[in-house]
Amino acid sequence: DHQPRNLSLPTPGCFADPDRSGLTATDVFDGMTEHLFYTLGKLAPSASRHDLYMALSYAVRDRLMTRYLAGIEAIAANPKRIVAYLSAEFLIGPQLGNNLLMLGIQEEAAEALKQFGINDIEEILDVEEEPGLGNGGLGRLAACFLESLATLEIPATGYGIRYEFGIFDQLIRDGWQVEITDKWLKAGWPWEIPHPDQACFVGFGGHTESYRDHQGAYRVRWIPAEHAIGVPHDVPVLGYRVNTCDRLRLWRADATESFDFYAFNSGDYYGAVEEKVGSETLCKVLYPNDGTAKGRQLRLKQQHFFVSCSLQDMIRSLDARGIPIQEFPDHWAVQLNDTHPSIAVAELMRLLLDDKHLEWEAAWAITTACLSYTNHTLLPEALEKWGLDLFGSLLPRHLELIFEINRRFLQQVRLRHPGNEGVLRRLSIIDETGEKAVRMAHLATIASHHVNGVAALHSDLVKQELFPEFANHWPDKFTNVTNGVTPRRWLALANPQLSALLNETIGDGWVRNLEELRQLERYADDGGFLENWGATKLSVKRHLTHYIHRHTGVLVDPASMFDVQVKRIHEYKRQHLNALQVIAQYLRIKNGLADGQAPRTVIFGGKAAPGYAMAKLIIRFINGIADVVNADPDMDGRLRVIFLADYNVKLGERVYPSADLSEQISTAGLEASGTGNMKFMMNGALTIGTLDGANVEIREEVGDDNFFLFGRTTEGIARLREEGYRPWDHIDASPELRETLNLIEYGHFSNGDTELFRPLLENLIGHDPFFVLADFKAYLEAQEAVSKAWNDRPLWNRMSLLNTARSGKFSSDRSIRDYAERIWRAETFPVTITCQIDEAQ
Ligand code: B1N
Repeated sequence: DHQPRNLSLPTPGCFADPDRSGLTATDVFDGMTEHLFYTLGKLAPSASRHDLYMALSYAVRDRLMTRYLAGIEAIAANPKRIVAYLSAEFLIGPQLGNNLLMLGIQEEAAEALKQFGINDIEEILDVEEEPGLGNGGLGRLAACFLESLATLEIPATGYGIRYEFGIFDQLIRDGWQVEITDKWLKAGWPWEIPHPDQACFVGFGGHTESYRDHQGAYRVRWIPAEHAIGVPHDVPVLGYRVNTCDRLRLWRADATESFDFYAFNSGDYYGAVEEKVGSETLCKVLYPNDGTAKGRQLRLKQQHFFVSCSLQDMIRSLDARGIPIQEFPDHWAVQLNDTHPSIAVAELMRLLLDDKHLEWEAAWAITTACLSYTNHTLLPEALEKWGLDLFGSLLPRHLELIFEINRRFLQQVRLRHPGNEGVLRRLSIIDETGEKAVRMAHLATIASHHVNGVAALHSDLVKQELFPEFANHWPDKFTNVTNGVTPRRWLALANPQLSALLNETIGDGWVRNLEELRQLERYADDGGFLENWGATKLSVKRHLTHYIHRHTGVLVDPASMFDVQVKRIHEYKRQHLNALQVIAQYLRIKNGLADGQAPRTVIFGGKAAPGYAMAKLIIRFINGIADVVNADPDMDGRLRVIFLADYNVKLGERVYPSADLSEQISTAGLEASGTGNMKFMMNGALTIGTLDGANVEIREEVGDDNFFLFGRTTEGIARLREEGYRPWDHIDASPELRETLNLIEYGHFSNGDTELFRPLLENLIGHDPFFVLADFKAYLEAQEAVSKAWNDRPLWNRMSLLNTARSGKFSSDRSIRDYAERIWRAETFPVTITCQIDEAQ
């Protein structure tokens, strides 16, 4: 019987309280006991922490199923536009704690655990292995967006790849980064629901053929040389205390046949198994490069694999409901998270032309009505390009389609700019300078109804610098949607102490409507409240202090200023500028020139791409400085340097709440947005930063007086570049900078080894591509202003409070509303769930 069923599913204690899941601590305990016994095969007395984690997770997962299924059935019964967020990365972080928060059963779970002898729920939450299915900001943004979509009750599916190994785990050995395979699935991961019945086929390689169909129309078909099967694994994405449960649908690649039976029969056993291994490498590992496009064939294969599965899945959902394919854009708004899924342009065209037999114009109308593209970077090395040979051998049909899309587009351009070969060359999808290549950003831009940048400054630069001629051609296509982060994970979950203070003071409405934090401003001049604010911050910092001690052996003073820079290690982010500043502070203390210098704990964290030698050397450099500073008695109570290994979502949840100062010091014009900057601000950290990315808007919101600005602007950097930048001018002009560089050169931070940091010094003194030395002096001055503010604690607390109070704009709810209204035209769709208890009444 396939009729839609009444959704009064027999969930224990179902929804007696609509704001929560209706679970009592006893329900949670019973659920855990059942799963320990039946799912895990354990008796309570012998259960390990991991067993308890699994049992609690399964018990919670059971309670998601009603919502998960209700959403799917509701959409089937009453079609609404669904957002399909296509992303090669989703950095979702630990799930258990978040789902407890979303359901409102944190206390019940903690109570239940006590009956298993666990008095601190953190002990169990800590066991969870986080899925590191992303590199950094871009992947984490996708996760925040899915959560906001669910909380705003907008139907959505995130589509991505179920990498078997996510971003590597980072160890620090002798100061160097060491990469370890991330085996996140090894102990079992309870948050996914595989759906092998919904598997899809994806082709690779081969050739194309033309033929005439029954009506005599000219058609093309692609005969791939090999296939993979995509099996969807759904991760439920709960909204905050609503019935909506969106989903993250991750594709895992399987071989088409476990054995090639012909080869098996002919005795080539190993050859037959090799084929299987081949397609299972597809989803093995995430490419660990944040912000570089140095792709290999496997990366393009991964991209095509998940995009093809996802588009087939969307079309199938229409077919299943008898909806004509022409209506695809009414049912799906497809967002491309950077160009990583931009093969979708050609793949959707292929599916519509070759499978659905639409004509070109109809297919193109559908494609351009549903696709939109977000650009996340201007860095030339991050703009994806694929050589024609590689592309054509892997996706021959797609290359034909791209040529035809390009031909038609360039015809239009020619009409507007007759005889202007330069414009044609710059707008063409095919880059003909050097080895011919497909420019994926051009493909995505041409086929999308909207192209957005991720912060106001960045979106302006996309128009002015990256795509001036496209912007001129389509002025209304280009727009801005400033990034945001979810206040549920990054404030309510990560910072329970500050959240409690907020709830007491202004109520808990801020969790869904972050603008309500403005009400805090009323307390900005309330001395007693400010003291309380500072005391709360201090008590939060004690947790990180313990973590630092456990993991590095260094005792830091929680009363010192926690000055934090956590993000991927990249020269444009300028962790080395921060490191130079630390050396300058060290020298001032050594030279007795540090009067009024605030005691600081400077904390770094972040991974370097394994092939990025300079980034790895910067990690070594920071650790070299830490060794010297932390061992020097003159630094006691004044300066500590910490490098936290393996920075990830979980560690972020510890770090942001504890930070006093947020370091956002990228070279102006190069950080598209940044999102860590927003997490710090929400948690009451002050920012020292350049006019870059979303820093510009953070400063606008919080006010100039509550932000430590320094450094050259985007235009200033451009001017310096044009004039011919000479790093030496800055060394000549600053004895302090010279002394700082000399100390490094003489091996002070490398046990006398004068070779170790030579490449770093040569880089800075030689050409300094990220203008570190040009901004050094201004940075030091801004740091002095920071010290001064810190020493006036009521002032600092006031600024801290105002940062939290004015962070409302940076909720991802605001970003999602913006996308939904202006780009996706997607509406809220509350799901009602009938309860047995309600019915009984
Ligand atoms: O995307 C974030 C922004 O907040 C950051 O400023 C931006 O740097 C980041 C290739 C990227 N841009 N490009 C990438 C990631 C992986 C990869 O393979 C590029 N990441 C960003 C969110 O908008």
